Amino acid sequence: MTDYRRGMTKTRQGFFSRIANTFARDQITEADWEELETLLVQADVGMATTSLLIDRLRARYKQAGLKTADQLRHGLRDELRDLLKPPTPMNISGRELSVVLVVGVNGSGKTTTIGKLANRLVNNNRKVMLAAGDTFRAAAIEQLQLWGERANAPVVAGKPNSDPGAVVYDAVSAAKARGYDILVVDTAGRLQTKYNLMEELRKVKGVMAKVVPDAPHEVLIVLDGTTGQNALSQAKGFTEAVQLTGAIVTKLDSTAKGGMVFAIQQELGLPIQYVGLGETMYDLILFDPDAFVDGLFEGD
Ligand SMILES: Nc1nc2c(ncn2[C@@H]2O[C@H](COP(=O)(O)OP(=O)(O)O)[C@@H](O)[C@H]2O)c(=O)[nH]1
Ligand SMILES: [Mg+2]
Repeated sequence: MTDYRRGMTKTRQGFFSRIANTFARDQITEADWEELETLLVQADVGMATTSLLIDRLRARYKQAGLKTADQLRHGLRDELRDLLKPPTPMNISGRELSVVLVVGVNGSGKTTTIGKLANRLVNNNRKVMLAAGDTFRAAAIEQLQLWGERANAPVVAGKPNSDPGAVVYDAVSAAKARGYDILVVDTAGRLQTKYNLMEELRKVKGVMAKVVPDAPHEVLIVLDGTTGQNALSQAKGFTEAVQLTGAIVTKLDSTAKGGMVFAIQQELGLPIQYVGLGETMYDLILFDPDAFVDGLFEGD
């Protein structure tokens, strides 16, 4: 089982060690504040969220007696922590069949995350089925089938290039008929101009509701934690097509930045439910704001 400290080694030793080091001397100068601002932006915290953080910290520096470098470092940590909210319980119980729709651009980690999530849910004694709604490539279907085997969750799939709406319709019907209580739906993530991903997602969403009127119950966006502000603008595009209910940030083990988590929470207002800290089945961890912020800094 991965833990935050181990999983976040790159981020901690990367930008956040430099961020913590801006407060190295007790005499804080204007140049130190500027340096901090630059580093936070470079760490993918984002302009808007960085400005908010700096304003709050400067106010505390002036008024609340944060004077030494050490106090400022702790102040920064507190302010970062205050930007984050704990995950909300997912809306996947209390009914016959709950449907979770997973969206995001190609390569963000959707299929892998679905495998990890299925494993978690099955270990919690849930009856889980998966739907291979990304029908573009045979390899994408096979990848989900492999994860289904690992996690002990059957996969409903169609032929490559078949209509994703038809696959999802079959999957929701099968899950309902066979008494499964959670169906997790994988989707395509292509952003080519000629092909309209958002239109397809709207269709997939509409098809579910024909079988289970209030489905989907959760719409999770998977965001690659190494892609920074780009991922944030992508997420805004998805918000317009399907109503997102939560986010999962992947690959936090392979970035030296890691600040995107703050920008997502602040600028999208979505609960971050899980984070991905590696490629194995056990590397999807419930988002924990305290452990996450602790993972960014050396020492206590
Ligand atoms: N290091 C790391 N790699 C990940 C993580 N999540 C996914 N990946 C990798 O990212 C790549 C793309 O994942 P995939 O699930 O196929 O993305 P999809 O196109 O959105 O379905 C694969 O090589 C995964 O192993 C993670 O949390 N950490
Ligand atoms: Mg995929």
